[in-house]
Amino acid sequence: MRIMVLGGDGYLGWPTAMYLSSRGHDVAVLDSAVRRQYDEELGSGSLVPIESLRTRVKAWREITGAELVCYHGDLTDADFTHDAVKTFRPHAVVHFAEQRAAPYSMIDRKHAVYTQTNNIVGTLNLMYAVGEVDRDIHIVKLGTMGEYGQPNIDIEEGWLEVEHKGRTDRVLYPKKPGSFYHLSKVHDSHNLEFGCRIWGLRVTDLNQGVVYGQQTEQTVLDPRLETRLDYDAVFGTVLNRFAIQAVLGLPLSVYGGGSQTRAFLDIRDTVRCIELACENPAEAGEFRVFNQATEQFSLEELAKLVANSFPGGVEVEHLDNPRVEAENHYYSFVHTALESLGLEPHLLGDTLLTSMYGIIEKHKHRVDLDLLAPSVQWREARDRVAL
Ligand code: NAD
Ligand code: USQ
Repeated sequence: MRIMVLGGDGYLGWPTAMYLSSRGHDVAVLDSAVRRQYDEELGSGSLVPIESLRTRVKAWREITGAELVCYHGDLTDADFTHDAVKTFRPHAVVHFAEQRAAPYSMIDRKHAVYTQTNNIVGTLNLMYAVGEVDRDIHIVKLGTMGEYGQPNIDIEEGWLEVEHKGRTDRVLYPKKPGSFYHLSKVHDSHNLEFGCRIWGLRVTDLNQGVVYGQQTEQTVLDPRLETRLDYDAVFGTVLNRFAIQAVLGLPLSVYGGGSQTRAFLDIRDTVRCIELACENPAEAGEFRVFNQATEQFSLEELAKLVANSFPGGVEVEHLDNPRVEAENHYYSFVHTALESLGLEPHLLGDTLLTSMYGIIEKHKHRVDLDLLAPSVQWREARDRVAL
């Protein structure tokens, strides 16, 4: 298949592009490099050094002989998006290209507006490009489990059968997310579902959980192919941060009581799920939703897993929660669609954690300790903030 990976320079987009290429697909990557600009803005950076997209692509070509076509530009530029889709003419577009950090979206008004504009306008431009160029192009869109929030009923895969006053209907599952970033994904989902209804688009919305890990079969082939690993309080995600804190000998930073439960998956399952979604496209006019996560853990359970697997001593610290989020809530999600297509999950275990400790140990001198403490407060409504 011809597959275009939008956001192909990111933490997940780059390993996905290489994986799809290694499976014999013709792959193009598109990225604006804006993620590297957030690093400059925040004074942060990946724990593991990463190469420029140009060097990555060149290395991939040298090592495997496979081509990766590159498009450098911004999805919020409609002409650029249209031209890229028209020129490459993919069978599937995998859309990772959004601002993805909840804390970044909660810094102040400017960052909230930026996040929603970047994400929603980029997705709309993609929908119009596909709508005009070829409606059969399958859009595989990265959503998030956080769109659902923590409802007191089971989380279904995108849709809910409702009975009300003796009548029934199938409705989009009600959403109650916890940040302006997560809300941008909800707005995208609604726009995409509408596109399926009016234009007959084929869309798979992948509601992905929190991803952990840094290595895939392809990233380990050469140091130039490594993907990023974020540790700062804005872009670093919880398990990656706990593993890094353990290696640095710092207490694990559990926000609040730690009974908050989230859905998780291994980065090696992310790339496989994308392949499964691409190779089994949605029908014309179908808005299909898969819950792309394999296990659930409370933050306390995660902290214990890290403490038990790390060879040295580990302390756990409960910080005042900078976020507004439910604790002691019900959490149970359905995740059968991808498994029925053939996903065999890598469950979180000591082997993965131990390999992460090795990677972190090698690069721990690169950590800027000032970036570890949470700096963004959900309860503050800041119209302007100087970073
Ligand atoms: P990332 O920030 O590392 O990668 C996103 C890439 O998209 C970056 O390279 C960035 O430069 C690019 N990008 C952003 N806006 C763009 C635009 N307007 N035009 C062109 N390129 C643009 O993020 P990631 O962790 O790889 O996440 C990828 C996707 O998966 C995101 O949509 C995110 O919401 C979703 N997701 C991530 C996780 C996770 O744990 N990392 C979990 C669930 C869902
Ligand atoms: N948390 C801590 N300590 C930390 C960091 C986070 O206790 O040091 C807590 C948070 O309060 C939250 C949970 O861990 O309860 C998850 O936080 P996170 O930063 O790991 O993940 P989140 O903000 O939800 O966002 C990440 C990705 C995002 C993706 C989402 C999937 O950055 O792109 O959409 O995971 S999900 O959580 O399923 O919505």
